[in-house]
Amino acid sequence: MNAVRNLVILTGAGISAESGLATFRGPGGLWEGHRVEDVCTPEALAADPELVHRFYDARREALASVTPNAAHRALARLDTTWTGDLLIVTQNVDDLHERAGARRMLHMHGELLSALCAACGARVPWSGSLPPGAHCDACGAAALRPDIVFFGEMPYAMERIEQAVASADLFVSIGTSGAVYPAAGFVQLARHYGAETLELNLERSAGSDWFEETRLGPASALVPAWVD
Ligand code: BV8
Repeated sequence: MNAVRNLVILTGAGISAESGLATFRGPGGLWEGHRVEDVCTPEALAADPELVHRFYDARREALASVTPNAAHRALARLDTTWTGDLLIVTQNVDDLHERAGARRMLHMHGELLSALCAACGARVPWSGSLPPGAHCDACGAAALRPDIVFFGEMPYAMERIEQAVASADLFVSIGTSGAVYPAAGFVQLARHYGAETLELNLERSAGSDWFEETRLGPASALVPAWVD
């Protein structure tokens, strides 16, 4: 990778699968029989806040029993040694990249360990259960909700992501099905701006045809092999 200066790495649920966190669309990707598309919407939150809060409480609680895997650790090593620009854009809401030591990263779909005030927009660190109607310390409203980007809501940091992709020499996608936009469209943007593109995934994804190279296998093997 000597000719490459600026890197953008997109990660999805597949990078956390070997840590024991379920993916969304694979076998067992349902939660209490619900598809993420049915629970992860403003309509579901309004209609059944208990269900939606319970969905994210369960996933927040699961974080305590999992640890980063070799793929997270390899990306963290890359982050500490890479002298060019580097941005890890994760669709994941777990904290495994951070716990592995990654710093130049952002969560475009929100974070389990954060709560969002629906009244004032404040994002506050949160661990443990988040009941509907919890009070916001910033504005006092009983309006805290999971700090999760639902379907139909704008992902975080889109301008920053698009600028990074536009100046990337290499765009790498790891562990994502390419089912959800705008993340699934980043590879097309990268190619438009002339970046090389590489996909590391367990199986071919909806976006594989857009990548110049796709390597198939578990992230815990493919990512260290690529980084090191
Ligand atoms: C928006 C929250 C606009 C957090 C999530 C029709 C066409 C195009 C787009 C749309 C459309 N209809 C609606 C849309 C837009 C919609 C969308 O894309 N829908 C899809 C379903 C068609 N997108 C949105 O609504 C987005 N917002 O567009 O806003 C807007 C504009 C202006 C103003 C306001 C709004 C918001 C999308 C975010 C939704 N939130 N989750 C959470 O609950 O976790 S999405 C959810 O899916 C997760 O975030 C997840 O990250 C994401 C993608 O899933 P993956 O990470 O890829 O996981 P998946 O299970 O699918 O795949 C895992 C992969 O890993 C597989 O390929 C598997 O093979 C691989 N794997 C498994 N094990 C391993 C492995 N790989 C390596 N190693 C292993 N061991």
